[in-house]
Amino acid sequence: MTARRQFIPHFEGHSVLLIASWTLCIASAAYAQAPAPTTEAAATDRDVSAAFREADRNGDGRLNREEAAVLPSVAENFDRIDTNQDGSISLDELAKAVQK
Ligand SMILES: [Ca+2]
Ligand SMILES: [Ca+2]
Repeated sequence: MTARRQFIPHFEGHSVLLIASWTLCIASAAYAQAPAPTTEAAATDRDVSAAFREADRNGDGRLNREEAAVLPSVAENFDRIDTNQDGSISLDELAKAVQK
């Protein structure tokens, strides 16, 4: 019984140290990554086309409503993004919608 009581405080003390060192690692990593304003636009373009290709299951270069369902923000604004009202979203239409 006494052995168990001694073990638990020791374990908790060890965990606090571990959590403290993780927090320091995460904080310094976040600080190092924070300033990157020049590449932000390029990263967004890449993310949009990557998300588009992933959602375009049949690879026809357009997202129909069914394919757009995997991108909730696209599905919710489907009619607004589909500027030429042809019932599908091209990468161009999506890129323009993201830039707005
Ligand atoms: Ca498609
Ligand atoms: Ca369209």
